[in-house]
Amino acid sequence: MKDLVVLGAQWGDEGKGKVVDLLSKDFDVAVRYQGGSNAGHTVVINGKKYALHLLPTGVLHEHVKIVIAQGMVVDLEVLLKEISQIEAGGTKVIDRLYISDRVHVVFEYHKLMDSLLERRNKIGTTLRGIGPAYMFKYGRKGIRIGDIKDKDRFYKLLKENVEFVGEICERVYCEKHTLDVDKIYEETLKAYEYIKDRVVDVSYFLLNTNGTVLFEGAQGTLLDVDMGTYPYVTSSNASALGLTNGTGLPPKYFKDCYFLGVSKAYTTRVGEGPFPTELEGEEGDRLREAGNEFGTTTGRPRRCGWLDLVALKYAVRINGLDGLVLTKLDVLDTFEEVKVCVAYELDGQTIYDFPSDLYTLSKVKPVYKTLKGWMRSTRGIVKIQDLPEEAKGYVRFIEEYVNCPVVMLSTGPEREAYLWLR
Ligand code: 2SA
Ligand code: MG
Repeated sequence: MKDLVVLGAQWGDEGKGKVVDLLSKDFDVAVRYQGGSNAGHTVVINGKKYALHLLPTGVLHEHVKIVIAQGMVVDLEVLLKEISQIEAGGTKVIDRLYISDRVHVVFEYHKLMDSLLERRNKIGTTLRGIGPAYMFKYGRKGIRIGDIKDKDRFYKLLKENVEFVGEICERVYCEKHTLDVDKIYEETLKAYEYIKDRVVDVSYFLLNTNGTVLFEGAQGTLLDVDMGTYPYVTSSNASALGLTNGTGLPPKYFKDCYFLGVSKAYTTRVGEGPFPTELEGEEGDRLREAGNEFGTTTGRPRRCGWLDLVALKYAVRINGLDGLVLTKLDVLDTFEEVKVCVAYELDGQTIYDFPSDLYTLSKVKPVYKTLKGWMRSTRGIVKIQDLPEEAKGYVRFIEEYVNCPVVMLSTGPEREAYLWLR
């Protein structure tokens, strides 16, 4: 069996969690390699709900080694909580966890900065400190897990950062924030004690471990800091581009992997930024209600719209997707007509490629192809022959347009509600 990469093909929340939960039991190693606790999904096992933010979903299968690779930014408090939550449910975690020594730590001051920055320029972030943690990383001020073991140096770095943020608060925002270096230091050391034996060189570990690996992307392609709808993106490479810098593995490593993209049968987005197929008013509300579109991490209502095939085709191209999973097909069950966006229009010109600039993207009008709805429940269908013809036609239209096979359909939130098409 090949290694597998599972990526969000839209703006996050595509249902990657369910897909990975289904597939990860067949792998030996599960890896997260970008983002941090801005990711979130809920997995229900034996009636018990688990909210995952930092650990790969594979953690719920006890034989899977789980890896937090270098491209992530980690809030140690969240990590420890997550581990204890799962261990309380009877699944051992710590002994099969591997954390990269190069992972950057998210501190309280990053979260403070996240909220300050949001006040100036609203991106609609999750306020988990993600952007500032990457700012510090690329500004060469970050603190990596590997820096904690030298306690004196760690204290010095922390103090510098706390003072720096304090200065920004005072000078730029004219506010005083009391960040307590000693408290942050003590708490971080305490958390570090718990995980320190699990800190390794992940790049080396992955190259030298036997077995198959599942790489689990967080957020989605259109939130990728380079390829997404910049600046309305997250601060990491959420597309396939993040694999190499996020793991420390050579690009060559990935040439034999299978790349699976996950997309909803329609589109959603949380936070600000352009969204060409967004439906405002009643139609949007109808999708939101039917799909229960409220964020896992923040509870925010998601913006909803028809499936944007221009964007999906772009995701197929830049990720080199081998297959797609289409989720939440059942949400469209009651629509008489189902639309898909097949091009954009701007100033009398037709655009077929996803634009890189915000200016164009925020002005384009979607060109729709209208397909007949199936007006029958597909909820929980597990056999191809039980799918309505119109639903099959919908799927066929998508795969032909984006030139990538839809290999799996998810037909409801339940773990067993899915079917393989190939
Ligand atoms: P941030 O907090 O700096 O990453 O926010 C920047 C933008 O990125 C958006 N964002 C997200 N949008 C959708 N889903 C997200 N996470 C998923 C979740 C996890 C997943 O369920 O919470 O699907 O893997 C996510 N994370 C960040 C955010 O809304 C801002 O627009
Ligand atoms: Mg989610």
